[in-house]
Amino acid sequence: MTTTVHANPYAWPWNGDLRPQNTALIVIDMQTDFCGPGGYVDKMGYDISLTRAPIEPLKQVMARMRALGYTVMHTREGHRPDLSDLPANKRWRSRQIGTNGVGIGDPGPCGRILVRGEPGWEIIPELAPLPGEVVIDKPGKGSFYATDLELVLHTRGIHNIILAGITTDVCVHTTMRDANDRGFECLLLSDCTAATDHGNHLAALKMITMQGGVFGAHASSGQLLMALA
Ligand code: C5J
Repeated sequence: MTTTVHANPYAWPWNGDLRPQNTALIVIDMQTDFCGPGGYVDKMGYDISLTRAPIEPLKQVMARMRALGYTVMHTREGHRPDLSDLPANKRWRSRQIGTNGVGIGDPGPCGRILVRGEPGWEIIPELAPLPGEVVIDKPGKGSFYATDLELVLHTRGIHNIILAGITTDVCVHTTMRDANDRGFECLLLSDCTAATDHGNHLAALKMITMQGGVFGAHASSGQLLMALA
């Protein structure tokens, strides 16, 4: 028997082999700094109602996938407290025009921005990892760079990755592209991801559909839940 999600631009996964044993949900960077009041995105002046929009659909997807025994994993973007893993150009750019001068590593209402151990770096309580769920700490935008994500996925026998979280055009896309290059079959959940600019979110979705699904496919959470029913 095959199971597929009615996705765009093809029924996902390509081979119809969608099972808890070979599929993981990766929830990317649902941290206060990206979607909470007083966090990094808020202090930069972006509208956090955009980056908070995935919370409710994600709660439903996480509950269903957990109940069915799928692997649920989480990532957090952040740097060591001494900032020894924060490239100087990343810090410099984070303080430029368009950011309100609020830089990574600087103090803010939620502690030092994107620094491990600070309140703003924590995953929001609504989507907190359950005990035993893997949490990947990453210093970059992609979830594979300088992490053991690939080793963990291979060890668990995961071939299919369902991507959710924020932001669609940065950390989620980078992770999807890297996963695709590593041979993973990727599905991005369109309403469980968001960007700081809605046009960028839509553009990121469109990019996925080119060339027959150049990095994989995208579908709504409803389409996934229907396939899992
Ligand atoms: C960004 C992310 N946008 N999680 N991080 O800096 O997408």
